[in-house]
Amino acid sequence: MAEPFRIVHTVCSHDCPDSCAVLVTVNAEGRAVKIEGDPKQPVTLGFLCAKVAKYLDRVYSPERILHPLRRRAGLAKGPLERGREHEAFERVTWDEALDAIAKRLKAVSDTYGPESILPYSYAGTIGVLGYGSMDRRFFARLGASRLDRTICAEAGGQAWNLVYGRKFGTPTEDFRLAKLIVAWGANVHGNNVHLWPMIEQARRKGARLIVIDPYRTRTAALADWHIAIRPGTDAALALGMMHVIFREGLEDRAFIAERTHGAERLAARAQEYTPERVAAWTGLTAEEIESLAREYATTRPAVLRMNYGVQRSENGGTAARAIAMLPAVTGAWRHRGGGGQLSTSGAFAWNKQAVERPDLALASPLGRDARLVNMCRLGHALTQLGAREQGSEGTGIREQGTENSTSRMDSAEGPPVHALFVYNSNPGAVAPNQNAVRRGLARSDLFTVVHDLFFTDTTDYADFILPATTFLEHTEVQGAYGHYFVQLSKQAIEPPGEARSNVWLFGQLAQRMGFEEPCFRDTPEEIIRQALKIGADGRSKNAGMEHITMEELEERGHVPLAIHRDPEAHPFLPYTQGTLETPTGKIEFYSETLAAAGEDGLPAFHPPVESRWGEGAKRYPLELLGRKADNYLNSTFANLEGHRKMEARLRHRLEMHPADAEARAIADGDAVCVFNDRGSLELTALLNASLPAGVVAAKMDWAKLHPGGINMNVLTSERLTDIGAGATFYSTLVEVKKA
Ligand SMILES: Nc1nc2c(c(=O)[nH]1)N[C@H]1C(S)=C(S)[C@@H](COP(=O)(O)OP(=O)(O)OC[C@H]3O[C@@H](n4cnc5c(=O)[nH]c(N)nc54)[C@H](O)[C@@H]3O)O[C@H]1N2
Ligand SMILES: Nc1nc2c(c(=O)[nH]1)N[C@H]1C(S)=C(S)[C@@H](COP(=O)(O)OP(=O)(O)OC[C@H]3O[C@@H](n4cnc5c(=O)[nH]c(N)nc54)[C@H](O)[C@@H]3O)O[C@H]1N2
Ligand code: SF4
Ligand SMILES: [Mo]
Repeated sequence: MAEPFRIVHTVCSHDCPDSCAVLVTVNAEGRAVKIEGDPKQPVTLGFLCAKVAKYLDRVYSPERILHPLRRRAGLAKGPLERGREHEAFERVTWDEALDAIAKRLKAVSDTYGPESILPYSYAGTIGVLGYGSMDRRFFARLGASRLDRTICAEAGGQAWNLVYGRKFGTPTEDFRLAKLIVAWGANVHGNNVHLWPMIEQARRKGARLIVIDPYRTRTAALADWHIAIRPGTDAALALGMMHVIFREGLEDRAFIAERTHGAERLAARAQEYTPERVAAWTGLTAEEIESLAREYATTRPAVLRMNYGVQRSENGGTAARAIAMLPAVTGAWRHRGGGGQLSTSGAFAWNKQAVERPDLALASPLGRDARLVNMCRLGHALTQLGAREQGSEGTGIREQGTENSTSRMDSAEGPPVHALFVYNSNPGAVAPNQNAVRRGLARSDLFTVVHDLFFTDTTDYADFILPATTFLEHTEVQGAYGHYFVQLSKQAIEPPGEARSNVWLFGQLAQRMGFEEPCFRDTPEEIIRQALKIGADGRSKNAGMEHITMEELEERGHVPLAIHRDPEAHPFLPYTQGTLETPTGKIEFYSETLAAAGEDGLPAFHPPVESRWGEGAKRYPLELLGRKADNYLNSTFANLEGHRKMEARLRHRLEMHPADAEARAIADGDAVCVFNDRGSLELTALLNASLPAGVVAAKMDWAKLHPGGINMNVLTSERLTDIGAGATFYSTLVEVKKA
């Protein structure tokens, strides 16, 4: 007889730094009946966030897509009424769908060249296999355009790497030991929930929490000090802090001499950033800047949690770079519990070459690496690429081999996009300049395939919709960007209906295309072993994973990286030893990489074009923060009623400072129209005196759940960040009027 219940170790694969270890209880009928955090995982600590605690609502939602679907002949693409989307599609078998898709991709490739096919994916799952494995192999072998996946972390990531060479950070558990925690553009309580208990423990022992965020998040409301900085001015604040630190001799001279490069030049640059000048940009007082600098430089250990909020403005790369330098100026890295964390992802040395097989491009009809198309410029890619270029906006295409350099746009080359393959993403909701994205998606000559679990803003434009799996329904291996554990996620339940994983889908499509390389037949278990580079002795051959075996992963579910194996005896103090992977081998205050590219080697503050200092502010004087919802994950979960209820207070609201509202004769609860040259959106005004004057805020929802079928991304632009060619969601100017 079958056991009545079994408990399966899985890993939450949503795009969140915490990568929780999740225990799923499955009953004798094979149904998941309970989901909980693994108490043995040192960061998960036995609890899940409010979103995923209710995960079985998503897994067993009656709205799951269960079968492949094909758009009914002759129907135009565009927003469909929620709940009736299926009427536009007819059910087909997997064989029919795969054959038809393969045939069409072949035809597009033969007619326009393979680069006219564009994959579009991001982080619907961050598991190693689901995020990028068989799909990467498939598109490389096909010769399809390569997608430059810049929408989230490139600006900050590349900025961090310019300073430190690799993304390490203070171990999450060590935040407990800090005496000062600065959450800089980081909504810990909403987006990084498992860091919160560490901060609470530190505070019980007397630590202070400072939050630097224009918006009064729950994290900010719970802080000892909330610094409501003006959006996009963080580089000025960081330089202003350095000004005070160097002026008052609070820097760590020994650490600077031993470990860093360019300190004198940095100090000279910081001299220009007097507290008075910085106050005028940031909206703080000179005294506040001085006391922040002193408290930061004289408290030990002091740790910065910089998250990705800072880098979503035009100068976000430079801002992240300047902030990243602070713990090197004060030597905070030397103290356990001090330092900083943007992302821990650099510690996971997966064998990407084997997993993604970029070399297969040589076997494609192109015979070389395909062009790169920046995902932040999907609207442009679908409406203008291959047409004659106009204007000076750049093209969203970077030449091969420049992935890790700073952002440089090259001229458009190659064909227009004729086929779009979307998975792990909902660009109809999350991509900037949504009106352009929608015009592109609506093109009748564009062939669009979407692999997802639900009807979304993007499936409304699909020719084929294919049903995808949740993390309970497939096997995975995963790292994290907020801790140092490798984790194995086992399949807990059978997929509902005919839902299939990303790995399965692209393996099948490869067969249909006639790709004969054996790697297209790899099973998930084989790809996991390749990712870990398991050798003949059963151990991983990846740097920092040499102690990891499949057996231990199977048994415990999570295994720490070498740097984090014995934190009490050997605490990990990033960047305090050895040669770093920067050109000078040191922490670079002065970036030799930027200097070699003819750019300023030092950080400087330049106000964003779309800010109160820009030309556009004459017509659109308000700065919009188009933020994430605490109870969704980007656009994920927005379809579930329970999650929407938790968001009720702020759904479809435009938060405004009372002075800005009064100047426009707007009262709390009024219907308002938010607009700029790119689009306009109707919301309801909610007065909020904690916002800096001149700043308005709204939260992201599915477009199709908004009146008008659009969301705030009709207002955001395709302009790219200074470093990393990332998205600039938080540099958006608007005007507001009563509707
Ligand atoms: N609940 C929940 N959790 C999530 C997500 C979600 O949607 N919901 N999304 C996940 C994803 S994809 C990511 S990338 C991470 C992101 O996690 P965070 O980096 O925390 O992301 P954001 O919410 O984009 O930005 C953080 C804060 O930065 C503030 N901010 C905006 N502009 C500025 C500025 O110019 N300066 C400063 N100092 N602050 C600014 C915003 O008001 C916001 O409160 O969270 C992940 N976790
Ligand atoms: N205005 C504004 N826009 C933003 C942001 C913001 O803060 N403000 N944040 C930006 C950021 S940081 C990010 S990371 C992006 C996020 O953009 P996306 O990565 O597109 O994130 P989601 O909206 O969560 O959409 C993920 C989709 O993948 C699907 N999915 C989940 N698992 C799987 C799977 O295993 N297989 C397949 N095929 N599909 C799966 C989900 O159902 C969901 O529809 O949004 C960006 N857009
Ligand atoms: S979304 Fe983040 S906090 Fe929530 S369960 Fe997943 S990894 Fe944990
Ligand atoms: Mo993100």
